[in-house]
Amino acid sequence: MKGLVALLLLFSSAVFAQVEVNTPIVRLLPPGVPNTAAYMQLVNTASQDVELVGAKTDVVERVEIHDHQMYDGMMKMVQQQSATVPADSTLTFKPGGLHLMMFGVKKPLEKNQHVTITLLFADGSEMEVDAVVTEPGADNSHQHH
Ligand SMILES: [Cu+2]
Repeated sequence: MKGLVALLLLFSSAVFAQVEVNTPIVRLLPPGVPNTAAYMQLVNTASQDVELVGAKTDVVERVEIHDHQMYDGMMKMVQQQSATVPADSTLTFKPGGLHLMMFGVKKPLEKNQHVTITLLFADGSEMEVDAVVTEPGADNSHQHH
């Protein structure tokens, strides 16, 4: 019995030893704005790099990994083929930096709506993230009543 439990633990850690996702949000935009972005922190506690190669969600037509880079003094968004979360490190997707670009919002997103985003990793595994639609920078710990 003990052996079985240990085996199950071993099995589950092998399958789920991906990354932890902290504070996933989708940027709240006025209705009619076709594209938005998702931000989150990917925490890799393993001793191996984890490579994010894409994402998908039902609420938009297409998701791309984007980064902001400086060209001739202008900030531009540049599509990335992947984003690496180094071993024992945290990769932060945030406004003005790395983000998951969401193209073609199918239906206006409402504040506090939950959006399921599926993260796709280089090893073929997937991970579902429950992101909340909110304004970046808003203090989520402060509740108005
Ligand atoms: Cu973008």
